[in-house]
Amino acid sequence: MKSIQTLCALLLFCINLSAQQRPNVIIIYADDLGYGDLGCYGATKIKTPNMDRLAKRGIRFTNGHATSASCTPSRYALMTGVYPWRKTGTGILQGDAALIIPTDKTSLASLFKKSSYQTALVGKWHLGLGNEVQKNWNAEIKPGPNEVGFDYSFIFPATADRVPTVFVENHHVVAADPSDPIQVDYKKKIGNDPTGSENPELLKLKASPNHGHNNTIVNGIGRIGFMTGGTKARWTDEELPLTFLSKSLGFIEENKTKPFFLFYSLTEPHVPRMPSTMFRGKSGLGLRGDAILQIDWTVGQVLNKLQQLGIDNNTMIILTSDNGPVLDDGYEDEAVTALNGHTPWGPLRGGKYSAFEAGTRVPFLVSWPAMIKPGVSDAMVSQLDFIASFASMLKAKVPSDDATDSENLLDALLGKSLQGRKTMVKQGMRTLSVTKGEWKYIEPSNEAAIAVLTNIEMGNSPSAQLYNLKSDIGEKKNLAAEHPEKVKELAELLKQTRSIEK
Ligand code: NG6
Ligand code: CA
Repeated sequence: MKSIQTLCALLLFCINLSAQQRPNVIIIYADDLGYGDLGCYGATKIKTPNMDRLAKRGIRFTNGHATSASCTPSRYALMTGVYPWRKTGTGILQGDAALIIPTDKTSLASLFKKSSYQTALVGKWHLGLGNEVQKNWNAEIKPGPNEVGFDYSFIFPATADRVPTVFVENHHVVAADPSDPIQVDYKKKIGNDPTGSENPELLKLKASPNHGHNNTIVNGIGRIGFMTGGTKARWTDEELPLTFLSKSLGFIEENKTKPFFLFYSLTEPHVPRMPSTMFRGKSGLGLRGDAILQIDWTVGQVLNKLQQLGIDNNTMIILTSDNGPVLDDGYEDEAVTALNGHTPWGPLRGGKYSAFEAGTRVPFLVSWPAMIKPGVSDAMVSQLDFIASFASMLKAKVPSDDATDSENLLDALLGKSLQGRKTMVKQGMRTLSVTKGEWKYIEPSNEAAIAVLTNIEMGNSPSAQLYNLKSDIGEKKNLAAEHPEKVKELAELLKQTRSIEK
């Protein structure tokens, strides 16, 4: 009798252990959310109680990074575990781009799928679709997310400011109508839809001068690129996030008894900022602030759903952003004029597109109530490391040719160790930097120091820059002249990292 009891106890222990080793995993990936945009990272002008709740029950990383200061390369790295600057064609993609994620390599999604997880992608994709730029949007569109490991995908192809402004569910445009075929062109006008440049009087959101965003008008907003057709398939910006939320909650509910991986890729606070009516004017900081309130509410909805289903304890949530913040990124939406002293970049210098810290250092929260003891970690971690870290958690093998830049930082991500990466390369637009311990070196570049359109300090300088991030997180004092040996060491390290064939 006693031995049966012991056996049962052991069995229960094992079941529990395996459940805890195989948590549900949700990555909530914001678009252009800054290091200083959250209360838990010091924001005082905007309230983010739900994200702060996430921080309180998990680890808040102060040195967590996207690989790059713009969207496509950061997402490429997150999905593949390879530095994006190793591969040409990983810059910001247009909405008609072909898929840039290899289908024959391990991706973050295929890793989970191979470990018998149900996998889903909901939201912004921006990694291309199909094999060609010229593609038929009215037929089956592949390869795409489903060919790189997602069992289910409900996406928009690129950015909210790029055509085609349609949802794609698995391989098909939602509400595609053969009698009103969708055509897309990024070079010349196609069809008869009005454009922002020809008919500015039709716009409900004015484009900022010189940014473009003045091609086909959809829902009163000028886009990048031209489209025609698909009248019924076109989204309404104000309902975008709610649609993604409902698809995400539906997926969670359907898979509540199985382990699942959900990549929930938000569109906010990327332009065009068009939060739904219930958030309009609520932040007092213009539409960008309202969009952040909407993110926060969304996070609360996910947390509530997990709680209702009784699975919150064994669900890991990672909340982070694909790059740093920008104010004017193409529309006159008051992001600049209504800022009211808010500092989306926190104590950091630069912003989206920049080689300075605000380009890649982003909010980075990891929670898993069953396993993680709450706290704050200064460990240097990157989204690049998700593949190797989750492979370790799932005890899955990644072929040695795959995810070659990804490091296993599982212990750091779970707060069991304060040791993160020893070195990390970060990417502005083209300019690379390397950080080793407290030292950061930015390679010389002849590109503009300040981007005229966005008014962001790009971190470019014709001479080498060296900063001590421990004493000078705002990268104010270039110490290159004082420490030539450090400059030499880090320049060499960058050269070496770059030259390794991956
Ligand atoms: C830029 C767009 C910007 C935004 C960005 C992509 C111009 C002048 N600016 O090219 O508005 O769409 O691409 O942002 O066209 S990201 O977060 O997806 O990288
Ligand atoms: Ca982005």
